Amino acid sequence: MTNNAKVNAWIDEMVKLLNPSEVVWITGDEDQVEELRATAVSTGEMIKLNQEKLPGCYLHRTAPNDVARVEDRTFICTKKKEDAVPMNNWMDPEEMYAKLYKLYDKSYTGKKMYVIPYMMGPVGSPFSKIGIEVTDSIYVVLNMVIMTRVGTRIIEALGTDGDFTKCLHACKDVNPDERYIVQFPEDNTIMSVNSAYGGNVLLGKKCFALRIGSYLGLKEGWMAEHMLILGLENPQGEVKYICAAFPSACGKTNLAMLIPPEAFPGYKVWTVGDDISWLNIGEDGRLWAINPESGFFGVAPGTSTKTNKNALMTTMSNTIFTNVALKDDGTVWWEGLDGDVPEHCIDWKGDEWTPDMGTKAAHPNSRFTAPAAQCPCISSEFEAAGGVPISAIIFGGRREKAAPLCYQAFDWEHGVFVGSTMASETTAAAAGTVGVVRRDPMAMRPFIGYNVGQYFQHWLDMGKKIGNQPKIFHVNWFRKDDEGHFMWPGFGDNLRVLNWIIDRCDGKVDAQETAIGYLPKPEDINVDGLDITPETLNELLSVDKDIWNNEVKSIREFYASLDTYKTIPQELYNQLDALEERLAK
Ligand code: GTP
Ligand code: SPV
Ligand code: MN
Repeated sequence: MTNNAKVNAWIDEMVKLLNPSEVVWITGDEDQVEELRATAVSTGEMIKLNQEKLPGCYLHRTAPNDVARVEDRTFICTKKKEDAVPMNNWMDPEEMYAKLYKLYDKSYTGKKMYVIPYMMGPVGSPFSKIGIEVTDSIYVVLNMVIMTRVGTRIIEALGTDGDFTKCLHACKDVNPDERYIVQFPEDNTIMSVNSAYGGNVLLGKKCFALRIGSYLGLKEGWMAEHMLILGLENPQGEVKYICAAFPSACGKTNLAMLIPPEAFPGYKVWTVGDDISWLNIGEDGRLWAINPESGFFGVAPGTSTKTNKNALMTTMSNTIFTNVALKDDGTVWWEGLDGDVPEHCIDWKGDEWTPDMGTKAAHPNSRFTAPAAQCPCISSEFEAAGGVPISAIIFGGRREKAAPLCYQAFDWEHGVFVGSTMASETTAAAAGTVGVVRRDPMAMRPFIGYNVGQYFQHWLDMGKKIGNQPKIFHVNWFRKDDEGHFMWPGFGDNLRVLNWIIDRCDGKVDAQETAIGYLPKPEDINVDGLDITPETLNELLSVDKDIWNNEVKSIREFYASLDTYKTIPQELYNQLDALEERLAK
């Protein structure tokens, strides 16, 4: 299939290890993909949905113990422990290889081995990178076909001598006790075993584009971040680009596809990416972003015409649904979708379901895999080789109280401090308890492929190299009142905040200087047509000193917990001291 000797040697090695009945190279040709879909339907791996209503759409159910990323089973294996800990699990590479090779041994016996050559980033972009994933799962192949650029053209781009990230996946027994998601950054290698779910097995996504990507970025002078990319067009037709980092299931896909409220005629949001950004410094000294993916692996529950019509439209054809509910008419359903709750459906586990049962019909982390090109608001720059120039970087999370609706960092270094101290309530995107506040620096806690202190240092170093730095902001759509209701309407109305952010970048609007940063003056947030009282807006735009004094304490503890190897930059400690002083004034 290729005359790249490195590829052939690795594939030979994989065949010996895995013992498949046959090796199938994924060409990307529609005939081959269609045949794989048919096979998956014949074995029950996928269910063909109502083809009149949802042409080209399928449903897949994973094992009930395999429904999210597994952070406690995810490892970064580097020769030196201090290059991976304290935020990652670590094991000595030799020890881990030995353990994994035993698990993989002959595990493809009687099964086909699919070889997926794929590219992260637009074909022809100098920033794109190539991976090859070996898998025994058709579901993985079909998802990778949507999420990445696959096939013969990638083998051609690799040439006879090109380098690639080695990605090995085996479903094995889907045994959670022997599940491992392992990155070996020094060997440009990823190994995943005993899972068949999303981020654990679509190895181009979190494993490559973030964990390996962030490590490559450190070595090569760029950044891999858990960020959406959007273009905001004003009525004059000018488009400004924004990257935003929110933790998993905290609103990236929604913000990336936002539909402006009526109070903003002539405004439009264009989607470049909904999950991952690769950021490079351009010849003009600005920061430029590409989206390494070609599809959306989005959260289904909560997606409706009211919250995210563009996402819904994107999923009307050629989409794979995972762990959603199946309606009697062969279409799909999830909690929060428009219309009435169905009287009967088959739930995500494959069991009969009626509303009175009190259980969820769709898993809270059920997802759609949809081609980005189908998105009604896909950016004209989606395939741009150089990416798009970034004016603003936004950090944000789910915070019931502490964080105001929006604030701007004083400068890049303060912005890095703000990102490094981000916190958010945990969600169903990862296995474990939901709703507990934890620090999630830059929304990258589960995805930094090396030492977190070095990662902060890399952010500071990059800032010094960027001639024309993006301005850095923090937002919180999830503030709650004492009765537990969201105080801000969110979704499309988040444009009201984006508009202030762009005006700040353009120097068009003033702000109130506070201890934590520049906050919008309430009168500068356009609330036309919104049902929100001035008191609520004031509260959303206020800084509670008691809460923030506690934040300072908690950040100090957090930094201490990360500083086992004295890698947290002094600049960030200085920022923390300065915040404490400003609060004391
Ligand atoms: P990952 O794909 O896991 O990285 O998630 P994401 O960051 O793309 O999150 P997504 O946009 O899918 O949103 C996750 C959940 O948050 C969905 O149920 C949304 O309906 C909800 N959500 C998104 N934006 C808002 C908002 O502005 N306000 C409120 N209240 N909920 C929101
Ligand atoms: C996330 O959890 O941040 C996701 C879904 O985007 S997964 O691909 O499973 O990582
Ligand atoms: Mn994500």
